[in-house]
Amino acid sequence: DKIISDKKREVELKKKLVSVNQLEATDLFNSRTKSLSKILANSNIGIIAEHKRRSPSKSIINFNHSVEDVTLGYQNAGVSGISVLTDGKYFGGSSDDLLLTKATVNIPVLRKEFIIDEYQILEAKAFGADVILLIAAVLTREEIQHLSLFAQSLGLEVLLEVHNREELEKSIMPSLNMIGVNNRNLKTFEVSLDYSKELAQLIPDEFVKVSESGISSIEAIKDLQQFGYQGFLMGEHFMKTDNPGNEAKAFIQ
Ligand code: IGP
Repeated sequence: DKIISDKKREVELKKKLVSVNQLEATDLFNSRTKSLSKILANSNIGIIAEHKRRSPSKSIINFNHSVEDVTLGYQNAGVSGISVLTDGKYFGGSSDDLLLTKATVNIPVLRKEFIIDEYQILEAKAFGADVILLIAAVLTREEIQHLSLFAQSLGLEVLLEVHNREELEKSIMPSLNMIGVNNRNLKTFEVSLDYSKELAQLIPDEFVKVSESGISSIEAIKDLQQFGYQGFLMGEHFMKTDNPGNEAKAFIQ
């Protein structure tokens, strides 16, 4: 996978520039985190709204708004949490986007990144994340175990992303908080909410279920709620409008 080989190189470079000691010395690194899974479990409509400038499947989505404006709009709309893409090459994001989000909002923030190394988890914490994403498609069971335990040792929650039954079955372990089903096939970019519906019954009840990608209507959310989903990760539908926060508000009120 090109994204992952690029990411490995990026992480090795960053390790040389910013040491683990430097990350651990930041104020945010030593601050308390917020529980996204609890907020989702207690909300009527648990939207995790994403800041996403571009994507490999759609190219440009929104370069017009500042990350502060977008994320404050999301918070004012009443979303449960915010997801921030920090990958630069494929999604036009950065760790600064995470930091600026943390400085703007007081709801839980998810670092949306291709995490393959402990270093990125330290970085997530130092830049203000409350939750990290781990993607089963690019990690072994052992890696998921190691990285999720490491994240939890720092007080971060873990959202584990799967796309099919094999990925789900290999990944189930107690060190996860939420399991997300990505409705988008990352290889073909084809989107179908049926992925969430089909996998729902295989996700054990102790995990908060999240449906990710391709959600664009309240009806879709109501439908997914019938399958036990409590979190709805939405990016493009909000970001492609002139006022992402306003569009999110329409979903919540
Ligand atoms: C949001 P959408 O279709 O609402 O913009 O999707 C989110 O689910 C998607 O950005 C995503 C993603 C990922 C991006 C899900 N898993 C992994 C990068 C990496």
